[in-house]
Amino acid sequence: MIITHFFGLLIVILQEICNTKFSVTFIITNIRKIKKMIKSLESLVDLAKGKDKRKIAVAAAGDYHVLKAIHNATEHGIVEPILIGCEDDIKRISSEIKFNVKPHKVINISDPYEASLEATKLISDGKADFLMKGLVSSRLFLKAVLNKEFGLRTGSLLSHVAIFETPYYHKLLGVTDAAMNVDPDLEEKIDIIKNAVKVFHGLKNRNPKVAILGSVETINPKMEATMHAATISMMNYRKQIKGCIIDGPLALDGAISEKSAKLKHITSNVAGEADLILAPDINGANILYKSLNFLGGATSAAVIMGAKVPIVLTSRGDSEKSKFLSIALAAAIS
Ligand code: COD
Repeated sequence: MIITHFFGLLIVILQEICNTKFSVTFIITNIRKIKKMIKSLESLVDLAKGKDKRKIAVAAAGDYHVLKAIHNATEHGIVEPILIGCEDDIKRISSEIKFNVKPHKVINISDPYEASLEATKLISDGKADFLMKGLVSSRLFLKAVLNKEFGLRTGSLLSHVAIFETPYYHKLLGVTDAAMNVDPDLEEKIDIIKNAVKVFHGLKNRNPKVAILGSVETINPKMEATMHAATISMMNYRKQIKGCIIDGPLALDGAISEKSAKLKHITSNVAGEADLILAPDINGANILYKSLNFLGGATSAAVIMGAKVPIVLTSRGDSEKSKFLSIALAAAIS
């Protein structure tokens, strides 16, 4: 274990040295940076516990997995919940899972959209610090978040970021945008990357490697995703987009498998080592999200970035663990 860790560090440092001027200070600084980096989703819990306890407004909270996750987060001292939804359901499920909701505020609103509006309002009135989606469709919930009167817009694009831990990849892997922006154009893709990079910076990864996915590594004017990827990569190379290393187009295997990257003769600082994947659209990202969770043995944590506060948005099919880790992620980066 220690030997693997040591060699892991050595490889990352040597990779960096190849691109940067060698010095002892450089090596020490990088060892410190890499040591601080969050390498497992469980570490999010410690990061969140190191912060002040925050109020979380949960929209349509009457759901078994949601309440279990909130119970867990409350027990860890990460959040103080405000539960908005059908009071009877909330109380019944809470008693089933032995979660005493008496000390917590429950607001009785059965309609999921109205509950989402109320939860959003609590944030904009400063009565809660962050927001979570419960048993309500993402579309309805996001409509409430974008509400013109008291929604949580900041003028930036809002986008979804999911972080995965899977036994088949050697580090955490981010995927964006699997839940909000349906068919992003070039400018929207840049904003989506910037939002996701902020999450990685919050996880102490100061220069995440971003792979922009396509189905090929060559640029084909008939495939818009490859044109976007090439433009964004060049913008990063020219320092128009900072705080990350971007390369694309890369097919999924080239992005995450060093072996594939070598076989395909891809020369890239990102290939085989991606921290974050930008998918061409919501379909591609969502398929990847579900494949990782349901076929790839992954656990995930997910948030919406770009709003006034981080928003916990997991899929209704996600496990209680994913919902709990998503709460920890939002608390850790807020
Ligand atoms: N960030 C900031 N503002 C936005 C965003 C965004 N990502 N999207 C829309 N807006 C603003 C627009 O500028 C406009 O002012 C207003 O919101 C309404 O925009 P519309 O008409 O395009 O938006 P809606 O209300 O029809 O739809 C917005 C959704 C986020 C609901 C829509 O994009 C959507 O359905 N996304 C997919 C959600 C989903 O089904 N996910 C399921 C996968 S899990």
